[in-house]
Amino acid sequence: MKQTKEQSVVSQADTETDYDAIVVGAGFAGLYALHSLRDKVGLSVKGIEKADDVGGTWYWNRYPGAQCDSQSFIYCYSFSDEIREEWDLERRFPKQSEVLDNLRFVADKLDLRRDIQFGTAVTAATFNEEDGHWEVSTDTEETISAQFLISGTGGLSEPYIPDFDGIDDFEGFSTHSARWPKETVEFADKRVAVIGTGSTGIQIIQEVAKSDPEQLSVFQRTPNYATPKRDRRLDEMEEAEIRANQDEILEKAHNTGSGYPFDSSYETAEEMTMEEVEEILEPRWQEGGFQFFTAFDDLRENEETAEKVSEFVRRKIREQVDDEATADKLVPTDHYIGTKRPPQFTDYYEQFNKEHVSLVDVTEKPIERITATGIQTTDRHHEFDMIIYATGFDAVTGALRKIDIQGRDGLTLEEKWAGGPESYLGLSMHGFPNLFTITGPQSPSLLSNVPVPIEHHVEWITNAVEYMIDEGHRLIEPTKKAEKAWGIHNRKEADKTLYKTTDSYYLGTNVPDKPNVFMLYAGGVDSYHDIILEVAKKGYEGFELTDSIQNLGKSGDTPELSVLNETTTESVSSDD
Ligand code: NA7
Repeated sequence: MKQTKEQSVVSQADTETDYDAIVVGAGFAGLYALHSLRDKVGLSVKGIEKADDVGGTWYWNRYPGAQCDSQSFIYCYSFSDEIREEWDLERRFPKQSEVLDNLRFVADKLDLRRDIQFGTAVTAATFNEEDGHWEVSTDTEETISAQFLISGTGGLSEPYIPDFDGIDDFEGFSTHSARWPKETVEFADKRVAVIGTGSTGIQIIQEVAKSDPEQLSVFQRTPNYATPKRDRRLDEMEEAEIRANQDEILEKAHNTGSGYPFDSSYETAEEMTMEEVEEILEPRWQEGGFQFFTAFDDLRENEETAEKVSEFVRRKIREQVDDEATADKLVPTDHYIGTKRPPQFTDYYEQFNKEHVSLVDVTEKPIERITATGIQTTDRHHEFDMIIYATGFDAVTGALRKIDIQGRDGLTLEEKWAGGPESYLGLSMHGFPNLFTITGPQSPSLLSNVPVPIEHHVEWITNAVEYMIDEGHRLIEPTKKAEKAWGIHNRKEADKTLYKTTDSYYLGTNVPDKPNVFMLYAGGVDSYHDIILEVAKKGYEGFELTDSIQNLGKSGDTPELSVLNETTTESVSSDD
């Protein structure tokens, strides 16, 4: 339905748009944004979702064994007590179906579906410079306009499959893990290949290995440091205890660097002997979950600590694998633990002790091509009935770059991000007025328990929109200078860490021809949240707010950014 100036609560609108806001995606981010902007601010909001249901990443990643690596009581919305209280927690770590059901429950509870157009992919978004609004095109041949465009497209939603020769020749069953069919897939008596040993590959491998395949071959390029999950059903007592403390737990999670409610126990392992380190890590290994990573405060920054923790996990891997040659291949030696997203396992390593499970090291024997009946490596042909590509994602920027986004002055996102993502606060971009990116590049996002920064972003965007309405502004856009300062601050935070010492999707190295820059904010969820709140408190420092498109980009020199540290601001000035 067309919103007129009178109908719209965005009172400064001087043109007709179909909606006040369009929200792309109906996962954790999109659902909350739709609810918040519609029910809190009173905007007319249209959600657009490619899938035929809500859920986002939890809709698509329905592969066998798919499970969350965050505990159920923190992998959830915190904004509604009612939603939390009405939802039963089944397991310590929710399976994919449990997270998906929770999001379906939320969508129903908040009556969100009526404003979401499912089965529709956004293909392009163009900023109409004359009227100062966004025009969004879809694969259903529609064009919908709105004053605000909010992306909730997620950091892991654009699957990546290597461009293997002959990939379409394979005559058996093949799929990427994030495009798993809804029908049950049987593995019994099948010869199955899994390519990739990241978090997804590990979950699939341990599931397929137990499903009586004739043979399971794991194609591994880089071994990972997987740590135990130790999932279990929650009994009534445990659930009651969690319930009694959940507010506090969530409050804590929202105020740590990781978005998890865990404190580090020791500053560093630098001066410790390996025996001392083992004593500290062993109970955490037994406990399971990401608490393991909080033993030492400087794990992400100090090579000595990182090496000791890595060595502990290497030993643990060896203990689980009978065959020494296979263990050698499964033990990572080329990077430190935690420098890429650490996977969790249930019984991954012990699967390699089974007769029917084998490991193919593709660094020794690379994949040459996919054939009609299997995989040709440099040394031989492997026959398969099924090939599963657990080869990851064009992470962080992939989903947004897939949309043909054009901002002011004909600038496209593709051009803007040609050398890697640029943003202000990971939330907005110079040249792209009124576009907000929930957990966008250069925000903490995938470095954390993602529902936490999602809530921070949605609430920040909601407040910004309310502020604009109250102050009579129609457009918001960060200045070039603010964006540059944020880029420098981001690099400085990343440079303090070990993240850049290894290839990972954080750096875009997993996708050929992608710019290799660290794409996430490494300074921590808590510090990041303080910064964005401070920006808002200071009247949206670093942003231009105006009621007229003609005024955008013309405000000349903008004041120094007091919210970022001195050094960052100084280097921006001198770079200019
Ligand atoms: P990841 O963590 O990016 O893992 C992808 C895996 O696929 C990884 O082992 C890659 O090896 C492997 N890969 C990619 N390309 C190839 C080729 N060409 N040949 C062989 N192996 C290849 O993605 P996941 O889906 O496992 O996890 C993504 C997120 O989902 C995770 O972080 C959680 O948040 C849930 P590589 O390490 O690049 O050598």
